[in-house]
Amino acid sequence: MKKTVSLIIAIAIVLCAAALPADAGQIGTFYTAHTVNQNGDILLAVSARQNPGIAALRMRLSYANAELTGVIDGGALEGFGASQQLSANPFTVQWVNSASIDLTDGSYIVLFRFRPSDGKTADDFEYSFSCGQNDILNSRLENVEFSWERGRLLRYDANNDSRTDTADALYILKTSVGIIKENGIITEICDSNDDGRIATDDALYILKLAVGIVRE
Ligand SMILES: [Ca+2]
Ligand SMILES: [Ca+2]
Repeated sequence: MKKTVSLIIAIAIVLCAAALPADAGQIGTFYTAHTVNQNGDILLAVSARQNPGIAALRMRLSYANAELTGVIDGGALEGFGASQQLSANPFTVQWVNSASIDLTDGSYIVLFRFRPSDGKTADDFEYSFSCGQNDILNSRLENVEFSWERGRLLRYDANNDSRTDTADALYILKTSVGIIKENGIITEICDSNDDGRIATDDALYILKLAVGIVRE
């Protein structure tokens, strides 16, 4: 009898857990993080932290005190820049992914590169993102609330978990030999010797960084 009750409770817990995404999944949470690279450029990366089932979304970036100089696709953007100039402000991007991929695996969706405006510094840079229900393009989801979290973009954080460690070195090693597809964003963030490509020497540098042999 005790075993039966335990089994029923266990099944109930599993069923409740399975039901949770439908009930609690109406929040789309994005993580935006920026930093300044060695060239004085501002890098601003966007990733998804919580996706209630959106497979295509339009988002608008408004910014001040900087010029947008590059938009680098993490592999899910569609149509950005085709009908607008980099000077467009707000700048609109649209990401599209397979419905089976929710983009919350830590990969970067898009990275924006800016140059501070004349007379301004990176400290003056301001930005905000917006999107709403009408920007969800291929889902019947209703009443989705969007939340934007901010942080600091860490150089060499290839897997986007807000720390630089041996997992990033391994990620870069896999990228350098083609196991993980390089998408341009990784080069912007993890090219340690600034030679414009990701190679094993970048993986080795990040490994040394991770174990404290070198410091940035
Ligand atoms: Ca990391
Ligand atoms: Ca390199």
